[in-house]
Amino acid sequence: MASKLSFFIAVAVLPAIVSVEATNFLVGEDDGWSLGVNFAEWAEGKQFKVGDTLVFQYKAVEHDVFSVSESDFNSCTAPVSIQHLLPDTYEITLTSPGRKWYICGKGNHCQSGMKLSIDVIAETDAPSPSPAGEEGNSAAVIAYPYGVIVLVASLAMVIMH
Ligand SMILES: [Cu+2]
Repeated sequence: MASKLSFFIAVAVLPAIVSVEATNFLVGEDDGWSLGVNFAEWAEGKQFKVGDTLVFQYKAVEHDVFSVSESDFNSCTAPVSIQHLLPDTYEITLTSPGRKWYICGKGNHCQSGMKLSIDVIAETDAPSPSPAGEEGNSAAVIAYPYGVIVLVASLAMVIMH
């Protein structure tokens, strides 16, 4: 009985701990938000979740960035009323799950590839890590001390029973 309960606790606690971590994504990495970057490629394989932040870095006189609808994304239609006043760094915290679309509104930059579309998942949708932490991973101990203590304690109970 006790061992099953302990295992359940270990499995239940880990995903909740992992979801606490928020990530800052520097869009385009060192190239920033600029022409000549394949943003679809940049986004590929990344997992964006609610609470994470997109950091767009660019020269404000050369570029801007707008969160737009899917149809405006496809047609590269930027809002006209609020252009030209954005700073060199624009941070967008992802507050809701779902598909998001961002474009540059300058010239034909969007048509030339300055457009980014991502899928944002809810925090609770984050896949739980593989249950390989039975030996007590040292990196995990640093990142998630509480969870690892619970996990190790639970596993110790499993072993002892
Ligand atoms: Cu641009």
